[in-house]
Amino acid sequence: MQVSTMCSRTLMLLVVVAIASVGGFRVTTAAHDSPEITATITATDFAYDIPDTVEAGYVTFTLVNDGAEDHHAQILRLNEGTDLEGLLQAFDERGEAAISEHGSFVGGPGLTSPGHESSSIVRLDAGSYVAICFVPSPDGSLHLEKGMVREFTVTGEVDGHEPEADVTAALTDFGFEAPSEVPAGEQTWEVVNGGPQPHEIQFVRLDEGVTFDQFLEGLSAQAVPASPGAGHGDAHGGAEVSTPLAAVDPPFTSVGGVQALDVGATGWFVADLAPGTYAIVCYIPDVVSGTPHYALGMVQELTVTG
Ligand SMILES: [Cu+2]
Repeated sequence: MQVSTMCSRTLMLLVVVAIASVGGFRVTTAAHDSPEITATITATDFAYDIPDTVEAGYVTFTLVNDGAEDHHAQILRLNEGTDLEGLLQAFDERGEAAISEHGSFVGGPGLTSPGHESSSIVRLDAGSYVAICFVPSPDGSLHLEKGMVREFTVTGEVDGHEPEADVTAALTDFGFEAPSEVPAGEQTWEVVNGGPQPHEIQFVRLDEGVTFDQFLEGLSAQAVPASPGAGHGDAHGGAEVSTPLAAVDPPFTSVGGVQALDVGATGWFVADLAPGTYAIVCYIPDVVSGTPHYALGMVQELTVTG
């Protein structure tokens, strides 16, 4: 697995604020030294609409879920000499484990409920990439198996600095180093995977009146009954299948996050959180036992104050 090396943070941020007077109204625009690159990914059941080419840099992906099931967009940087066809062939032959051998997990917009959208910033260097949806349908098959994978190309050179973070969080085996309370509104979370396994951070807003403990009960009720050391494949009948979220009771809304990051990689969640009770969760299965990381401690309450 390829480890991304991140440039040290550029502390000098030149902000030029231009104030112009237009027709009696004051219009304020801010510009800084790095171009803002955005790309929209529209998810349906079961396909992505995504630009064929994206400029290198710190790219803000907005995932718009126009489908009836939860979706995410895992961004995978393909290894040199690998293409989508080769990746799918390896997946057909050896399942999910083959995917990480063909590329690097660099993040991407997290789980997003139908009718919602979420944004995540990914550092993209020039190369070939794919967006993949690993979410399982109620029939047990992954969206990837229903065709939800799309290749795109990144061209040019990274120009600019890392996004400015309002909140920082670290992912570890197995837990989050993250605040337990944040104010409502727009904020950028910088998320670093300290490893040694790939991890993600998913933000879940609990419905009014639902407690974090009830959410945990719902999670454990449908957690895979795997014991540590059960051996790869035993817990899932050979497939590394993510948890079917739709089955979790009580109800909640998936509002995004940062998809799987390889060890040492950084991703950014562009949050716009309404006040309420949230959970942050990692659903990725343990590489040995198949036990979801949340069952090993990667789930935490987050209060968003109004
Ligand atoms: Cu994890």
